[in-house]
Amino acid sequence: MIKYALSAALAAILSAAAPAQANTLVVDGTLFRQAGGTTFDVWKINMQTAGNFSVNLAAYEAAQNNVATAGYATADLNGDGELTWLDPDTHWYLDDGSATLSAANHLARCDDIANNCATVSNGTINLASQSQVQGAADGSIHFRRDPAFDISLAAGAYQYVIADYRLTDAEAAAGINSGDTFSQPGGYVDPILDYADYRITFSSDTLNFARSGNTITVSQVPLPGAFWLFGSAVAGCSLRARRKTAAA
Ligand SMILES: [Ca+2]
Ligand SMILES: [Ca+2]
Ligand SMILES: [Ca+2]
Repeated sequence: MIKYALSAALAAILSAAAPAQANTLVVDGTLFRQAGGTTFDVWKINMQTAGNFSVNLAAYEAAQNNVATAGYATADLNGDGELTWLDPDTHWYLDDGSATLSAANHLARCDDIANNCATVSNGTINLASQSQVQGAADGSIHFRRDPAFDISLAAGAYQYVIADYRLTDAEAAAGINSGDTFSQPGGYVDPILDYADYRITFSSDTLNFARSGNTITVSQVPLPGAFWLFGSAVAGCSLRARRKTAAA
C-alpha cells in the first residue's frame, strides 16, 4: 500500500516538476551598412540534445512599409531611444566547422511571418512559422517583417544567420549582403541607415539556453534534486517490501 502511494506521488512529481520549466534567452544584435552592402550575424547553436524551441525576432520599428499606409505607427522595440529599419531574413545552416557558409549546409529560411518561411520537416530539422499574434509576443509591431517560428533540431552543431532582407546563399558564402541597404518606411524623413538593431528571443519548455560570445548551448533541463531524492526513497521502500515478501 505504501509502495503504491509513493509511486503515485512520484508520478505526480514527475509530471508536475520535471518538464514544465520555461526557459528564455534574449540576444540583442546590430547589423551595419558597409561600402559593399550590409553585414550579417552568425549565431552558433550547439544542440547537446535533440529538442524543440521557439525563435521570435523583434526588429522592424514600424507597423507598415509606408508612413501613408493606414495603421502606420512606430515603436522603439529595443528601448535604445532610436528607430532602425532591419527587415530580418534568417537562415539555418549545419555547422561542419568550416569558416564559410555553404549552400550544401543550408537547412531552412524564415524571412517573415508566414512568408518566405516554408515549412521544413526532415530528420534533422522541423521548422514552421508562427502566427502574427505569436510573433507579436516579443513586441513586434510590423504585420509581417519579423519572423517567428517553432523549430526542432537533432543533436549537433548549427548556425543561425540574421541578415537584412535579402541574403542569398552566394552572399552568405561571400560574407557580405551585397548591395543591400536597410529599408526605412517609405516617406520617413532622415532615417538611420548606417546600422539596424534586432532582438532574438529563444524559448522552450524543455530546453535550457546558455550563451557564451556568439555560441548558444542548448541542453536538457535537468531534473530537480527533489526528484532524485524522492526516486531513491521509493526504490529503497520497494526493495524492503520485496525482502519482507521473500522472508514471509
Ligand atoms: Ca530602437
Ligand atoms: Ca516578433
Ligand atoms: Ca523579414
